[in-house]
Amino acid sequence: MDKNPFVPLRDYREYPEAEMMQRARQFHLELKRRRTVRHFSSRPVPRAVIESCLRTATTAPSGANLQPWHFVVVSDPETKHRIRLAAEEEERHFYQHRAPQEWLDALAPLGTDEHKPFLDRAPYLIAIFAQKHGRLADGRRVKHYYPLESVGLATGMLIAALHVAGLATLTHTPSPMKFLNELLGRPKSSERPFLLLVVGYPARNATVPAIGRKPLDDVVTYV
Ligand code: IYR
Repeated sequence: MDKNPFVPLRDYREYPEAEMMQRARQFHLELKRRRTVRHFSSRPVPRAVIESCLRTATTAPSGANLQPWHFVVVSDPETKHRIRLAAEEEERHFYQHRAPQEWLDALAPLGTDEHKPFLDRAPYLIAIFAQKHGRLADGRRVKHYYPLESVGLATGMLIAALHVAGLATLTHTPSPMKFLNELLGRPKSSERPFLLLVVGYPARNATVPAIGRKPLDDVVTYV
């Protein structure tokens, strides 16, 4: 039997040009409303919504389709608290000693500091891991290709899916993040924490920094 069968491209859809333009505009309008949020409500979020967004994330392209990701969905208050304590300890060190002035200056408009109450408050923390290699059923190692790029793509799709569902996110990167392997029981030899995504409803009085996006002309060149 053919080991690598091909099937017809059934699910692709083409649209008339006007509709294409309309859909592209609609999607931009939808995604440009997304803001990174740092003030979360503790209101519960249905787990089925998170699961559906994770299904979206796992549709991302990946190196050799090896899907080198693992998502740990944390809602247990004690585990969230342990993550908060570990993250705050590292952030304290970052803000007080490790970060050069140039980095602190770059962060100033965001108003961040070492206090991370959202790690307790938000209903879900999704710890995203990149796998350097996977395992076959018989225990043999399978090397993964472009794991960080692949996980970045999946994470972008996850953030977009959560936003479209009406949830707010914060891409949080305490550094180093190895404590996540320990707290969440993920193998250290093969998996590297990629980021911690904080997910929930924004707090009623949430504010966001008055910052914008670069104009397209600054970031796009046509050749
Ligand atoms: N990890 C720290 C610092 C930080 C770094 C970057 I780059 C940001 O865009 C935001 C924060 C923190 O979470 O506070």
